[in-house]
Amino acid sequence: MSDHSAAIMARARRVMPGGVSSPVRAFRGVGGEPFVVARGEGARIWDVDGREYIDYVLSWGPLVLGHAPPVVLDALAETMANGTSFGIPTALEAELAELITRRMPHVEMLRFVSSGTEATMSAVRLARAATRREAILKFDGCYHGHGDSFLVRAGSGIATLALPDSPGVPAALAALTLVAPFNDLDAVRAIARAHADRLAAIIVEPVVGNAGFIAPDPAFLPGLRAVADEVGAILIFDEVMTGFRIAPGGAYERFGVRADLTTLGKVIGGGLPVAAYGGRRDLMELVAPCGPVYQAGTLSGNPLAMAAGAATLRSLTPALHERIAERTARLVAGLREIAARAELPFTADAAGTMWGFFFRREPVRSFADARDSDTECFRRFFHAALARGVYLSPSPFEAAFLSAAHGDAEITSTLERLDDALRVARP
Ligand code: KE4
Repeated sequence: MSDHSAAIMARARRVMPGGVSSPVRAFRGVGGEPFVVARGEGARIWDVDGREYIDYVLSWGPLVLGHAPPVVLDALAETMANGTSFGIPTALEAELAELITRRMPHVEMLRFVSSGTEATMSAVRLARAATRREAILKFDGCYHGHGDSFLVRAGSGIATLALPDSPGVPAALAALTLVAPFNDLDAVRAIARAHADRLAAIIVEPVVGNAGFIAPDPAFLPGLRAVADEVGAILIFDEVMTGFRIAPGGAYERFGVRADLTTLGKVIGGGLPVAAYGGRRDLMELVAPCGPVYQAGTLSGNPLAMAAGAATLRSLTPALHERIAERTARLVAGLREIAARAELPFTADAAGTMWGFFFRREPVRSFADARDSDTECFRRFFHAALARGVYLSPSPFEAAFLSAAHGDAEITSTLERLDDALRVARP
């Protein structure tokens, strides 16, 4: 770690747990100390000692246009000249909501919140109210934010830190969260049928990004739809990460499966705090002030965040999405080639503009498979890549991303640098 980073982290640790505002940033999943970032531009970031990295984390997904895109900065400058927050309706909220619902027609109506955690918490509350049931079914290794009901066998930072689940979650509440392995429809059917009269919702990342990258088997998502219909549960696609990344219209466009509720975040804020939950109109009209399901937020629909999100989505045309997705596929194909040359057990996959890899020969279809990968080799590879100016997600249980700013030159240079890093990482 650089000298300035060390000094800043020493100060930060005295006043913030781990010196970070979110656990995954602390590098506990890969060891060592995090660097402190000074600025970002396009596909690159620079630390406080001026070291440059090609960034594949992109703030954990939001920055689909890259760092500090002029179109977003211009929208922010124009908007902030009129003020930064009102707590009063603005046209910007309707504008972003229309941009989203036009691209995701299954999201007939939505409510903005300020984090993915708020979005998923609210979607589950709505599902429990609509069904008058209390249990939910989630999947091992999936992460839906830090709401109490979700901190049961969760992915992302919970998996990275190998936490057993989080203390502080009431046992009575945790007992309402049922868990099945991802891609295991038999287990889903058995659990759903055994709890048919109490199951309010099935919530899933349609492509998992929080156990590392895990794609659904072709029959899995259609199977979840059928099971939810059979037992009368609400199907929630948590697209906080996959939204506007796995396809321009999200999971419905990619897989043809229509969720009852969808949660979004990250890309729809373009780097500012925006998330949303939405879906069937009959469900969303249960939300206050239309209906009795209460949810609120001081900075929900914040004009600066709305402007950044709208500028991002307006720029993210289907053609641009396709170009980024093609480069993502090229990066993953190149990684497979160099890992094969290095004779390393390696599997990699992508969906649109999100991707991931594991040091494991067999495909990864579940969190159990992900945990079976060589995480020590991942750690060596992460640090060898970082030393060569490539910043990958600092955990084997996270996905990675691409942006419009990652051109052919960045992909070529990344593959050259990672070819060398893989040789160093070999056991
Ligand atoms: P936030 O509350 O962090 O905005 O969103 C929670 C969330 C919900 N659903 C999915 C599918 C998510 O991926 C997330 C957040 N993702 C993590 C990265 N895996 C955010 C990074 C962090 O925790 O610092």
